[in-house]
Amino acid sequence: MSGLFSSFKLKDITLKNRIAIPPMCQYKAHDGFINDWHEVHYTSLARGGAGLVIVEATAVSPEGRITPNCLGLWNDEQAQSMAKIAKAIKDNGSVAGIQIGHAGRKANANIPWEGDDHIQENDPRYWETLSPSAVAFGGDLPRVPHEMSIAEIERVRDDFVKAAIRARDAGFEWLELHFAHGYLAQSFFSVHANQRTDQYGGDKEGRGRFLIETLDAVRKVWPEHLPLTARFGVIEYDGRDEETLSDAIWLTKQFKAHGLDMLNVSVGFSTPNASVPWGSAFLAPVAERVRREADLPVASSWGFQDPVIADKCIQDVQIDLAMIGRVHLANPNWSYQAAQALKIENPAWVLPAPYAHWLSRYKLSQ
Ligand code: 8OZ
Repeated sequence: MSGLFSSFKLKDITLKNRIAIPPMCQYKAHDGFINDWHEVHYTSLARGGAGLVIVEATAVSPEGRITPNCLGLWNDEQAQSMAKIAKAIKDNGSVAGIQIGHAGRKANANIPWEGDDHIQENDPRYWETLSPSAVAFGGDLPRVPHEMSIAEIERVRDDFVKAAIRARDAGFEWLELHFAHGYLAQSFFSVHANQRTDQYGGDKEGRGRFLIETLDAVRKVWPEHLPLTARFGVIEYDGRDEETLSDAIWLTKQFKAHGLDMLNVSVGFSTPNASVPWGSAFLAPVAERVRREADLPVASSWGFQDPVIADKCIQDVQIDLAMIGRVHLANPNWSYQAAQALKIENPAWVLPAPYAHWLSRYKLSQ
């Protein structure tokens, strides 16, 4: 029986359990560089026992950052310092993953606790945003983006490739392309954002073209023996879900044919006018459908905080990996407590040796 604490193998990488920490933006970087914050944050997450830790959305170009305080991999110096994070994650017993992306029309925003809205044009931190079409996201992000030319589309695709090479050389062993959450790639796929009439718009094939071309280009440089995955919003909760989901499953089948190893199933977040049915593990049945119809391993996130429910989603083969993020911010050692709750024999084995030693040596309950 395979539950949350069974191992999981994808390509040549074996995760010690099915708990994965999804990318969670910290908004603490300057000029795209990591600093002490990131070193402590990722070290503590890796020490907590999750099988996989994925570094937050890391921009492939300066204008691809969500905020001025997001991480980047658009130069070699950033890659050199990022190597410390990959090493820290590995040294502390987890597999080191990273997500690379471009924020598209949602870029150049203020960090969430300073407004979450677009930066004003007269601010020195202002830059122009890019999107498939000159259509604003709306809501708190009303700025009309610049419609990308073909040359700009090709340049951003190449930026993904260069960032993937840097991630590989920095020592990461799991790469996630950010094709979700209303950012650039999701915007190409989304009818809310893409009104192009050329080969990058129109039907699902046209709207999927940028994603497939980016995947193809990255696959050529990302080692064949390492997992290449994407986080992709397959549903918007905007009233046209069946159509979006069936187009997304079609595209996921193409992803598989073009060498993607796993899909991290998420929500599109392409429109502020969505009614997301937040709740415990609410996305797991959607992920299960993608898994079954596209015949590809899936991870899924959102609303995992009860280990019994996460364990059941894996046992019932709805998902292959549980992306469990926010509860780890409250308790980086959530995996240990989950192992206790699931009555795993010697639960401390999920932790590095010094922690496991003390937690298993004497009975805590006396
Ligand atoms: C969830 C919803 C919208 C955006 C990311 C900051 O994907 C996000 C995000 C997460 O990087």
